[in-house]
Amino acid sequence: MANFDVFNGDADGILSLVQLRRAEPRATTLITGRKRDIKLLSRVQAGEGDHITVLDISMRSNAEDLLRVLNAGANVFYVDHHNAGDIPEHVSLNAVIDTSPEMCTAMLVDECLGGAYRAWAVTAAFGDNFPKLARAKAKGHDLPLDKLARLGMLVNYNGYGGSVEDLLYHPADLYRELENFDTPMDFLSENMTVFDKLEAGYEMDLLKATHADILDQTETGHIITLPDSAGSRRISGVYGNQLAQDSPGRAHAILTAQEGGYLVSIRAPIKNRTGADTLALQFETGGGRSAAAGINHLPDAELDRFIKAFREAF
Ligand SMILES: [Mn+2]
Repeated sequence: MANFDVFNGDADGILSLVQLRRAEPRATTLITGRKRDIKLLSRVQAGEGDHITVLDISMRSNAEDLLRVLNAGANVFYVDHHNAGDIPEHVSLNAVIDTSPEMCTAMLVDECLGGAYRAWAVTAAFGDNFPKLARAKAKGHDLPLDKLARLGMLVNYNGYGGSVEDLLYHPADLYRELENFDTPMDFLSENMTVFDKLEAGYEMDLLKATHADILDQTETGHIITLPDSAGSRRISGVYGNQLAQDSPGRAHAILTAQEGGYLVSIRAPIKNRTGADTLALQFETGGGRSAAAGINHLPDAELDRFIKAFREAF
C-alpha cells in the first residue's frame, strides 16, 4: 500500500497539505510542481488500497486520471476550489469541492479540521489572493496578519515560473521546510533563511516588473508585457495579484514573452471576480478559475485575438 500527496505548488496547495499532515502525519510520496503544473494525477501510479490526497488542482483537468486511479482500487481524498466539471460517483472518492469565488482549498481543509491550523489557512488565503477571506477567518484569533500576508504572498510567488528550474525552491522542498511547524509564527521565529531568500528574490523581480510595457489600456482593463526571463516568469502571477488589488475595478493580463509567444496570467476585476477562466479557455492551453486564470502558451499569431477577447470579456 502506498500513499501519495498530490498538491499544487502554490501557497494554497502547500499550506493545505501542511495543515493536513500536522493533523494526520503520514509517510507519503509528494507529487507537485509549478503552480501551473496542474495535471499532477497523471504522475501517480496507484494500486489497490493506496491512499491519494489531492489538493488545489482542478478535477476537470485531472478527470481521466482520477477515474484511472479509482478504478485501480485507490482511495482518493480530493479538496479543491477550481472548476471541477462532473464529479464522479465513486465509493472510494471523498470530494470536498467548493467553487465559490471567495474560497480557497486551504480554507476548505481548515473546515475539515475544525480550524485546528487556522493560522496556516489564513496565510494560504492571503497567498491565494483572498485577503477578505483571510481577514474574516482571522477574526477572534490573535494573528500577526501583516506577517502572514507577506509569508503567504512569498510562498505563492515561489510557485510561478516557466519550469521548476525557474523557482527559488522546488515546491516539495518548500513544503518540507514548513511541515514541521504548527503555525507560521513558529516557522518564522525559528527559521528566517527561507523567508529572507524568498523576499530578496521577490523584491528584485518586482523592481524589474514595475518597468513593464503596457500593451493595451482601457478603462476596464490593462494588458502588460514582461521580457523573457526567469525573474519575469516568477513575478508575473503575484504582480498580477498586486495590480488587481491596487485597481479593483480593472481586469489585468500579464504577458511574459517566451519562445514563439507568451505565458499569460489573467486576473478578473476584484469587484467582479468572474470571466478569467472563460477567457483563458478560448485558447488551447488556457485554464483556471473565474477570478484568476492563465494560458501556458499564447502563440504570437494569436496576440490580436487575445486582446480582442480580453476587451470583450471585461
Ligand atoms: Mn488555490
